[in-house]
Amino acid sequence: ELLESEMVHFARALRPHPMTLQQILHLTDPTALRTFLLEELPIRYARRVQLVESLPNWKSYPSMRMIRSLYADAFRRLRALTQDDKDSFRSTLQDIKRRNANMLFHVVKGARAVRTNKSFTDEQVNRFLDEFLTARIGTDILSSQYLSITRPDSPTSIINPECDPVAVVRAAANDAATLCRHHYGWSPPIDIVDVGQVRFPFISQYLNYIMFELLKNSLRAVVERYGSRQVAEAYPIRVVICGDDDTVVLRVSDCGGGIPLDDMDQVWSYMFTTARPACEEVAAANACSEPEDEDSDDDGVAPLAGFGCGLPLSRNYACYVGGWLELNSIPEFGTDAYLYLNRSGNGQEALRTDVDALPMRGSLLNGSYNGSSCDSSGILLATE
Ligand code: W6P
Repeated sequence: ELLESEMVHFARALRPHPMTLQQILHLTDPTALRTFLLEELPIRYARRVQLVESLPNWKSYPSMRMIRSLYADAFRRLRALTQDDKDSFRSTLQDIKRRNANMLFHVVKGARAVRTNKSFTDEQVNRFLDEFLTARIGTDILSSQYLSITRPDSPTSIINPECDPVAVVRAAANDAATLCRHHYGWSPPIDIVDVGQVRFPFISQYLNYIMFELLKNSLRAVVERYGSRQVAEAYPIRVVICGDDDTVVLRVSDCGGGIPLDDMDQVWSYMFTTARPACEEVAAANACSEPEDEDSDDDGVAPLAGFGCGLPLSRNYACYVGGWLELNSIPEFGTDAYLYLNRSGNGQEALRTDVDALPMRGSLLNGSYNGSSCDSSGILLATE
């Protein structure tokens, strides 16, 4: 019907416009941003529909059907609006956000179901998720930017122009230590080494999510290796925050015994989780939690760390604007996590802008698209 053909047209004939954090930060005029988003969001949602449809046999997976219909619906609702539907534009964005709140859960669950079909490898499914979730961060940020700058009380950008990594790390360290005490009754020390006053444009919630994830893993490793506060006192987790004009680097080092080198691939896979509480649904939901908005409420206490989706998701957030996350293990000694972020805010969204090479047909199958490889500037290889 009409919607279907319009959606195909948007996905094939139009291209998303990859943005930088600097550009998004400066999109502060509601009318201009609304005009841009009325075209940009439908393009991006239509491509998401196509991405799901690129999975062979997608219709046989209930999660995939649901995801497809959520995006087709978002596309339809936005296309029904006109330039001057100012209030309904805002409420439509809020509504789409609300309806898509569990998207991460659905897509990881769907991808794991797809993986049970032996014709796909973990690598292919991980690449599908990397591309899908990167695209999702983009629409999420753009929508959040509009909602933030049109907030009646205190209109601000979703991007903090003066993000203070030390403050973010302190908050994440406090939260991780609280969770650690909850599970183990004590928490190892965390030393934060602040070398120079770094301020850079970033989304504080994303940095918080990544650092919280890394610190949880380090805390668990140290607790399980040393067993007591007294012994662990000699092996503090160290966080170094520094960098030059171009790059902010955050390194988290622990002496928690490291990761066996044979397990290094699993750490980055969305297909694995070592935390398996009795209820699978709860496990998956916890394993795939996202940076929280102030208005979301979450009852269950998260497991401290299991290789849920936290690490692949963290790397996905880092890569989104040209950053990188790396883990180096010294087996039987400890682990270093390096997070590199673009300090200028001029890194472009790592979006795929071509149409022909959808991940499950074409490049994903022959391996030329590697969502987990960045070149030195952090842009995904072979996507542009
Ligand atoms: C570990 C395992 C791990 C994962 C991510 C970050 C730090 C650590 N430490 O032992």
